[in-house]
Amino acid sequence: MASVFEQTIARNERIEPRDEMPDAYRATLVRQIAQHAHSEIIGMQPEGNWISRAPSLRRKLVLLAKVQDEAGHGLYLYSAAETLGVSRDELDEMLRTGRQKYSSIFNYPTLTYADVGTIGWLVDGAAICNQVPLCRTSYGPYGRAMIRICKEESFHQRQGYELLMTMMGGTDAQRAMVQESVDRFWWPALMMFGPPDDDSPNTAQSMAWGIKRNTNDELRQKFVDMTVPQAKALGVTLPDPDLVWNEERGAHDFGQPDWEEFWQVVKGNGPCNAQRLAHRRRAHDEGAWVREAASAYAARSQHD
Ligand code: BYC
Repeated sequence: MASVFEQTIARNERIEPRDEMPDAYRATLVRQIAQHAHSEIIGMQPEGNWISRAPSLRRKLVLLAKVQDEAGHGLYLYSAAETLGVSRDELDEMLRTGRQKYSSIFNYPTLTYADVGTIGWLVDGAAICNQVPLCRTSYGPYGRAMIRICKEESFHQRQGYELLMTMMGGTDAQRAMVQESVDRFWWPALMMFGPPDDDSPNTAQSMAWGIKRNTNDELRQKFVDMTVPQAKALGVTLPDPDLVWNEERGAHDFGQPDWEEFWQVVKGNGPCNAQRLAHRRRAHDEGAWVREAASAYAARSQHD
């Protein structure tokens, strides 16, 4: 007879923290939610790089707000993971010691201010594509966290697109800067969806459990189809000679990213992996006094 867990999944209902669940379901969720949380926290670095050099007060305020939102997303996700029996300290340690992953995209540098716009447009755009279906994931706390995150990601995507639109209406040098940025970020953005389905060890089981609602390739296709008209409206070229509308499929055909590069970045050998982790470790060490002060205050408040 099917277990209560299996029946709940079959009815497409939610699993909640106190419900019985297979160890492997719990472990998969911890892996995915933690990786997602770490991505938000590490994802603050590439854009944070430009806060002190934003070209106007308005751009600075928008960028500050966005980077702060990412910290918030990390915290919602760590809280969701904590409902599965791991602590935020343990997860943070796994990030700092390289035992848990974060998204490959954040191991690429942000070389120009146009990258702030491109990250909003393409990286947050890819994030939305990937994360909207996660609002319907089978684990309650994760799905509920995703609803709020997706609302904020929509604003992030729009601010990026608006920034690029403004630059495209500027000088030739600004337009060239946008195109150069799109050329660098296009393929890494496609890699965010994970390896092709044939090479994705986790997809089949995660789909069966309702953790993932679409495969990596399905979402990559959706992202390409959504982005092509936006690129046209913006006036930039996507750097893929194989990108063409396929009438029969009612979707775009497109080239494959360099999957060897993807696995190298995932293994820690991307352009900025060492820098991102070193920065995270330094921030952790330099924040020790804050944690000590907060713990001392909490202990004293308990006695009062
Ligand atoms: N980067 O079997 P697969 C954001 C790993 S935050 C690194 O397909 P799965 C944002 C994968 O973990 C963006 N590693 O795995 C923030 C697995 O290794 P392990 C983050 C990757 O889990 C701030 C192995 O490769 N979004 O948008 O079924 C500013 C095989 O893969 C990547 C999320 O985390 C990658 N790109 O599917 C702006 C969303 N891809 O763990 C924006 C939630 C795969 O077995 N996560 N790997 O050792 C997911 O939806 C899924 O975890 C993935 C991968 C689609 C990413």
